[in-house]
Amino acid sequence: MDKRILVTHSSMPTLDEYVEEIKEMWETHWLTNMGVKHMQLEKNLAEYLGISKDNIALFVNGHLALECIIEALGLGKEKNQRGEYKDEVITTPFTFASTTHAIVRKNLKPIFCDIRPDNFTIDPAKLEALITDKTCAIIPVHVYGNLCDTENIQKVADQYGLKVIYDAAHAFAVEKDGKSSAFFGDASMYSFHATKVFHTIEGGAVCFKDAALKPRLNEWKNFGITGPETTEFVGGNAKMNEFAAAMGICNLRHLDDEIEKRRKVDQKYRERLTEVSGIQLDMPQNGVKHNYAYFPIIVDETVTGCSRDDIFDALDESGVGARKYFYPLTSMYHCYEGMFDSSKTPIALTISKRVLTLPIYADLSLEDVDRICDVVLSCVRN
Ligand code: T4K
Repeated sequence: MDKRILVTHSSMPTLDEYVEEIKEMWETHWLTNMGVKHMQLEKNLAEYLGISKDNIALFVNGHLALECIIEALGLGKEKNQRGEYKDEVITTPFTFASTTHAIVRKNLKPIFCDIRPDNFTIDPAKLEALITDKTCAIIPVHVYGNLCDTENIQKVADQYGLKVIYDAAHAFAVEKDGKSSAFFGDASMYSFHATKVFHTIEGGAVCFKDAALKPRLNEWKNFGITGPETTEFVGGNAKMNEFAAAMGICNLRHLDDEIEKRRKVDQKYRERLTEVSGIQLDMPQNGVKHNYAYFPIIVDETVTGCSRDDIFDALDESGVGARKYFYPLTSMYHCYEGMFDSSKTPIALTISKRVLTLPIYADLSLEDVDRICDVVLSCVRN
């Protein structure tokens, strides 16, 4: 192939559009700390998601947004009847480092639940067996923008009085029955990293059910400062700056067009790779408007005769940078050595060894998709 194709390629507005958006900063010299652009983006995003601007807060990145909502919801602060802190959080190991690290960095204990083999999200049927009198919350992930079984997760959470925070890093603009993913659980975290369908270079947001959380979240991301002479708690610094917000304002204007272009790439992949023995694609979900954030394939070597790694290497040699999102499981990371038993999440373990995410982005040409599929199919057929 002529140029190297990477797993994704950030969408950008034209330079003129971005320059127009940032121009006034050369007059105001207001660059960060919840300025005009920050406020404008927050409002635009709330409108896009169909929520009130009292139920969304922007952050410097998705990871700190997740840490912040974990704190704001008070996870790990309550005690059980035996006087012990309820510090266990049920989550998935089939995710990016951020989800597990956020839990651990907030002094909570991840309890790993297995995933569903069809869409790789947490399996609600396996939650109950993991609940103890120390469980305080569930943090599932809408992996690749596939929505979790939010109904059954909520049922379990309600029965045991648990909070639910969705890691929705991949799920911005995903809707179920016409309603945005921002409505599920107590809160959802979105990542607006440069690699995401919608981005602000670096950035993130939390959408939350209880509007009373908003002042607390805003204070937390600004050192816990609550007034000109008062700092009430030990917050951090996680504010989105004005240049990032301006990029978001521009990108949001083009988001629906970008998603439509991604849909065509997704469709082309499906035309070529559906019904190839030994290659599993994730199934479109009923009633879900997808954002086509990722295109994962699951390679069953016992059928294809070639492994996920063989395909990865063949693509690499042909100038295609596919990625093994998510391998290894977070429970297997070096920094967690000896702490977790990955054999307790056998489906996640198998999927992580077999998964490969192929390049997908708005400007990926259908000819390039064809060439990527040719490489995949040549491995399978040899
Ligand atoms: N939860 C989940 C489930 C997540 O997936 C993530 C982030 C988070 C939480 C945390 O959200 P943030 O705090 O990041 O907002 C990338 C991203 O850095 C990371 O945001 C993302 N998940 C993860 C799945 O992917 P890497 O280490 O794979 O990134 P990198 O630098 O290898 O980039 C991947 C490809 O993207 C490159 O091959 C080319 C392209 N790219 C990259 C950059 C940096 C661009 O086109 N433009 C760019 O600016 O983690």
